[in-house]
Amino acid sequence: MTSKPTAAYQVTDRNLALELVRVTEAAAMAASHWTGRGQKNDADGAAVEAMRLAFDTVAIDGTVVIGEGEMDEAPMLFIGEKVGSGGPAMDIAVDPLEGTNLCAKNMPNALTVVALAEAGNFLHAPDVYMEKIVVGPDLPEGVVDLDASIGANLRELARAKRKDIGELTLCALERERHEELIAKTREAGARVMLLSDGDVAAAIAACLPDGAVDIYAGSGGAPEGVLAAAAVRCVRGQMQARLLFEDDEQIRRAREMDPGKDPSRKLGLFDLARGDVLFSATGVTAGPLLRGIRRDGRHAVTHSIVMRSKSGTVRFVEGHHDFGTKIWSTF
Ligand code: VTB
Repeated sequence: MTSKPTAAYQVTDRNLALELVRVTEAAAMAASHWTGRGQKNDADGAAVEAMRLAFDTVAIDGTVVIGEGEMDEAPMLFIGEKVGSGGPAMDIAVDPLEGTNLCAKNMPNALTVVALAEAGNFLHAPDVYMEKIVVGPDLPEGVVDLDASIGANLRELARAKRKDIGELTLCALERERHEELIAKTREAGARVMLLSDGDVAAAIAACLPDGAVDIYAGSGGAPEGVLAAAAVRCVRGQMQARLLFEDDEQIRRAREMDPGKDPSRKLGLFDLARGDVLFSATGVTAGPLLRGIRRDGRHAVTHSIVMRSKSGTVRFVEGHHDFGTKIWSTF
């Protein structure tokens, strides 16, 4: 599915990918000040503020559709907030610090994440849980299904990958709610890789060719699900998802944000992120995907991944920065 060439398309084509890297780099540098200091809210706050400032220089008319929360609970980058210095209308999805705990504890895989699409192309979802399943590229369409048993999914995946189930690794968040998923995966003979946080990176890992992760499954945040979908689009993986609700208020909010649709329907990859999508993430702490920030006095080195769905180009960008010239350097 490709999007029509419009003015916005021209912009995404040429410049915006690198503009987005600046945004995730800024958030990562600000968060890195708090790495290992045990203060996750300060780390998150610094990332949010830096990301917000960095967006001011991007020539778009952006609306945050996946953000830090509702307007009354988040001071910045809240859902509905306008960002950018003016230009084509864009949907913005952000997680200024994906893995606040990981950053606070100096554990692997804390990232700053932004995705962008022409307006109307990201699922507008409240901050509820989302059940997700992700596999990588070059597999038959529908090889796994959110509604199939994990045993059946692993069998189909093994067949498609021409592997033994015993060679497959399923990645999931280590949560009580995943006990059955984990037990059934091991029963089927596959390995399980457990994460404390950070399921955007896990979804991307399932799409990478190094084979460390074959499938990501389980429930995590819905905002992280939309961001993961943007990345999965770029790397040509497969993803299905479903919003999970804990009360009627969450259902009401989901209906309000995505009117006329069944909020509990099974979502395909293109329901989550349509059109031409850009994705950028910068490492805060080191992980398999990205190196963490290296700081030395007033200098920092950042490592980012920038991707675009239309071309499927994946770029790794190493940035060398002088804190003395950054407006967010005081955070
Ligand atoms: C995931 C993960 C996040 O929240 O979405 C998870 O990607 C889901 O929430 O890094 P629970 O912690 O309640 O399971 C995080 O771990 C933190 O936002």
